[in-house]
Amino acid sequence: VIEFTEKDPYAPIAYVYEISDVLFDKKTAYQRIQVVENRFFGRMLLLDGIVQITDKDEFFYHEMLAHPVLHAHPDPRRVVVIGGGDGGTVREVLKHDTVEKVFFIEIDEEVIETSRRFFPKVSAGIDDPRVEVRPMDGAEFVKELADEVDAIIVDSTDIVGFAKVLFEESFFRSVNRALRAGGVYASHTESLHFHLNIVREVQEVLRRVFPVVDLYTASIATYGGNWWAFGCASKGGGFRDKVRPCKVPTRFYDEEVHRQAFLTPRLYDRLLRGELDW
Ligand code: AG3
Repeated sequence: VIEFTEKDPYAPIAYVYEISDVLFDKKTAYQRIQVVENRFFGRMLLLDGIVQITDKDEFFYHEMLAHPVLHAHPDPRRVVVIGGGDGGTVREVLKHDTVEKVFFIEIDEEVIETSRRFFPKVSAGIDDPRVEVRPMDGAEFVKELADEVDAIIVDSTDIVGFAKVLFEESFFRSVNRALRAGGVYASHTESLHFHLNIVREVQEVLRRVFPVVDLYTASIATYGGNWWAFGCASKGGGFRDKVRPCKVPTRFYDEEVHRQAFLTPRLYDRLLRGELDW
């Protein structure tokens, strides 16, 4: 067997996968794209050697990135998705029939093409007439918006390289300006097991910009550290008591998952104070 070793970008840890086939391998202007096959997870999309999605478990991440914040907004119509070139997040956003327009901002068009070719179930939503694809830097796109959209969802690679700007205070200020009243934001923010300090830092920076900030988690089998954190922020209400019932078809996310996903008040408080002792 061939083995693929994924070195965590920060932690001194690597995960090893048995690979039965390499289906695609290309260096683009931005990164190396690979599609490989594992007998358990099916096809896997790797960017610069880091697992982004697998056929078997992509829905956990995509549902948990899109639905908690969209259900906390009373009427999300205009949504921006930054990154997520595979289309999985766009697919979940489109399940909300309130949504009239999705700006899909992916810096590397070749990720979109690769997903269309190898992950048809993930990329299926990209051709929906409500979707407008813009191949460009998400930070540049958001900078030009003022009071124009209801949700901005960042589905980036790890917080390294060209994704880094998407976690800086200046970007969050653009997001805040771009959102209409009641607008919501969500992004993944790494693992509570492996990258606790990054999780905390992103929360701190968000709190400098938005009146409401929170953190929820989901267990993702294929992301190093596995207990994955999501940061969310809003210009309106909080997230824990969502305002719309869950009617979209999902495999994992539901009313009870939403309730249980948020970090408990005691742990959240300790995280912000830097007192979590793990
Ligand atoms: N975006 C988040 C990938 C993070 C993976 N990190 C890791 N394994 N260390 C995934 C894009 C899916 N649309």
